[in-house]
Amino acid sequence: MTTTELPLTPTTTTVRAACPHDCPDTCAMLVTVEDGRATAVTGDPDHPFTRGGLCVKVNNYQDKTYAPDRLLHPMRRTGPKGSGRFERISWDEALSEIAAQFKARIAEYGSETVMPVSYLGNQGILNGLSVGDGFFHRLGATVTERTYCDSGACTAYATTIGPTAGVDPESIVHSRYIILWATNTISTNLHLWPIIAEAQRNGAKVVCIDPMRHRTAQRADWHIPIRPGTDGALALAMMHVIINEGLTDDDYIARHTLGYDELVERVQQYSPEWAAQETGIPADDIRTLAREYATTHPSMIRIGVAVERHAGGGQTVRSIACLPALVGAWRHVGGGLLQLPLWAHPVNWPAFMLPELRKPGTRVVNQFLLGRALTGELALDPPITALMVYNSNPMVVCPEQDKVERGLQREDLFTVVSEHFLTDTAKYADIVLPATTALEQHDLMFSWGHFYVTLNTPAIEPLGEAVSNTELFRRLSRAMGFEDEVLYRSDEELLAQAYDWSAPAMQGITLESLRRTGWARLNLPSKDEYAPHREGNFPTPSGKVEFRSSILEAQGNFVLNLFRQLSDDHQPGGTVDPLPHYIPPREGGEVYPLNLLSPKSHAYLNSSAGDQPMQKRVQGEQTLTIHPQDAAERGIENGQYVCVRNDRGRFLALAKVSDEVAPGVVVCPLGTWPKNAKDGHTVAAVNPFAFADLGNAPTFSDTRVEVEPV
Ligand SMILES: Nc1nc2c(c(=O)[nH]1)N[C@H]1C(S)=C(S)[C@@H](COP(=O)(O)OP(=O)(O)OC[C@H]3O[C@@H](n4cnc5c(=O)[nH]c(N)nc54)[C@H](O)[C@@H]3O)O[C@H]1N2
Ligand SMILES: Nc1nc2c(c(=O)[nH]1)N[C@H]1C(S)=C(S)[C@@H](COP(=O)(O)OP(=O)(O)OC[C@H]3O[C@@H](n4cnc5c(=O)[nH]c(N)nc54)[C@H](O)[C@@H]3O)O[C@H]1N2
Ligand code: SF4
Ligand SMILES: [Mo]
Repeated sequence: MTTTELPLTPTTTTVRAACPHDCPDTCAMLVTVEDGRATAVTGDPDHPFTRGGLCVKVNNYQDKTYAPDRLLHPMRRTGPKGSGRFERISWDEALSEIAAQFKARIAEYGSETVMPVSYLGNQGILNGLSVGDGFFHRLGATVTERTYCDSGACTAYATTIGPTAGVDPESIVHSRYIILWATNTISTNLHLWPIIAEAQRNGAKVVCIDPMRHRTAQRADWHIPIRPGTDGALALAMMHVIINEGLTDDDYIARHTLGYDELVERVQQYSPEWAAQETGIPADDIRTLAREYATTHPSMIRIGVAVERHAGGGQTVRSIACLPALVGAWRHVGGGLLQLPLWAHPVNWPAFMLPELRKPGTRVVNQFLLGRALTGELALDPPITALMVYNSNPMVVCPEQDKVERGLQREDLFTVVSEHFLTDTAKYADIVLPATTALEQHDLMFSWGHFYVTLNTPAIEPLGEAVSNTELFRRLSRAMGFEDEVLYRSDEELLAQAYDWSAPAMQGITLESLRRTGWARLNLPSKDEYAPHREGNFPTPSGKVEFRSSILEAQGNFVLNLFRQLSDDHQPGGTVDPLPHYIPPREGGEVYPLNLLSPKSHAYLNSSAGDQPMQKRVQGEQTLTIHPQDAAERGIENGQYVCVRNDRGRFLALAKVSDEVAPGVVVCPLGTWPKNAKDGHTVAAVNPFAFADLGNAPTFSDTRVEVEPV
């Protein structure tokens, strides 16, 4: 050893943490802390899912925490809205101004004039989706319905097979036929890939159903390019083939399903020839897919969020969820369907959502309507005059970007934003509040991609005057003079309430044990044994797979979101045909011919990390992938700027001319910050607010545009 290679000093420690992001992988992190400063983050090598690696979005998380442009103090706007001019103020000043503004506006208009906007910038049980719900319920604010991600799929899935964890992702090593349906695993669910790759090495066939030949599709054994929004037609035609060719598992169907005879009758109209017209997939390929899927066991389907993102997204998921029962896939370890294994996690959501504080009948506004709510295009009485944004960046993630921006520009709107950075949303705030990162706060993480619980222990003291979201809402409650004790629970108390520790899945796991180990697998059978529906036992009203859904029949359309949070007094309603059926995409190609998709960026997590130097270098500028034929017709050359437009708005992107997409399809990833885009606009500028058929899901993939050179 030379003298410059000093041994670790006694002040160097390793702290166990968890990636805070809205990502299925929920990685277990190890944070190196030297003299009170976090100097590195790595994946825990002992964690069976993390396997020692973080992704490009997070593997320099300490740089984000210490970034020079990090927000570290409360600030008040000094220039015109959006000018980015702010002055530093104290927390006391910030809190009294917020309380005074909220109170004055409530006195004039009533409490529903205040609207919170939040989503999953942080996924922790403490600091994530439901933090703040108690505060805003107590205030009587407008309730914002949050259906950005999978609420349509959840509604469809739960009404077909029940809220079941489905296949253990680790059991996929045993699968022999793997369908990745609308998901780019290597970019969005990276740590699942080694498991799929191991199955592939062991002889499994990997099929990717996706309009784009992305990096995952390139590694698949079979890529099936499908016309966007037509997956329901494919699933129905697969059922047609499986049933009419006698490839069904009749014993499984007889014992564990409901409505089979009606399904048989229903699918007769959905022949492969018919589906070929809709999907653009040759009828023979549809037959081959159905036959291989039905006869190669264990067969499993992993669905991504994009299957819900068009007019018929709910029925698409219903149809796909019927497939495993038809062929008896659930009999096998590694067979069945994988949507969100979060259903296995007994999180104590009511302790965080605090529905008892909500005044019955309080108005509900869906977040996709934010732009319309702020501009007055959605007639609201009272109007929204105060807005508080935390855990979300609507200028990037919300459809109808132009309206959102115009709304945020309103001089009479009082806007508070809690953030890590001055995002394109925070730039419009009257008051900006600094938030801590995962390295500076306590949390406990569930996962929507595996069966592990992970504790996040703070590695360092909060930087500057940043506070966690839990502390933020304690401070706001105090400023408003609320007396409810439940609003003042400490992080320790919240951790203790985060899970239902007495649930069978939590046996052997305690906060104390997690403090030692950092993470633990839920108390469920091992990946080599887990076949939860070998004997049926589906958590539906009948205990069976409901081809004919009793819930949809009785209830019609409703919203069941990720967290079993029912928007009880704001159900979309309307009757729903209880048997699976086909609903074509809403936006036809009459005016705007090209179907635009906006999947996730490889190097950003939604908009998070979208302004970090390393991630920006990896991701590069906002691009639009377009097929050579469509490009040639429009005189577009690779590497030039193009304008993407429809009636809702427009944005500029660098053309990437490539046959990775089929003719008629163009792709621009979500996540670029408007301020880093050529003309200050991103893909949300052209996305519609319209809902899918079930669960008020978004229809991001149901977007038509025209593209021209600039
Ligand atoms: N790198 C990265 N990882 C992430 C995220 C991120 O922003 N960046 N975000 C996280 C979050 S919040 C989520 S919800 C997940 C989402 O992860 P995924 O479910 O993988 O979602 P997307 O990337 O939106 O879309 C996946 C694929 O669906 C395809 N697609 C679009 N429309 C259709 C269609 O109509 N039919 C079919 N068959 N395919 C279609 C797109 O081409 C895309 O390749 O990723 C998580 N992980
Ligand atoms: N066109 C299109 N739109 C989409 C999608 C798409 O695929 N295409 N995907 C949709 C999906 S699946 C999702 S999940 C949503 C995601 O929507 P969001 O959840 O809004 O997305 P993020 O960009 O991850 O996070 C928002 C902000 O939260 C901040 N944040 C992180 N941690 C904290 C914290 O502890 N405290 C506070 N106060 N702030 C914090 C981050 O800095 C970030 O700016 O977007 C949806 N929008
Ligand atoms: S974003 Fe996902 S893959 Fe990346 S470190 Fe976090 S949990 Fe892991
Ligand atoms: Mo999401």
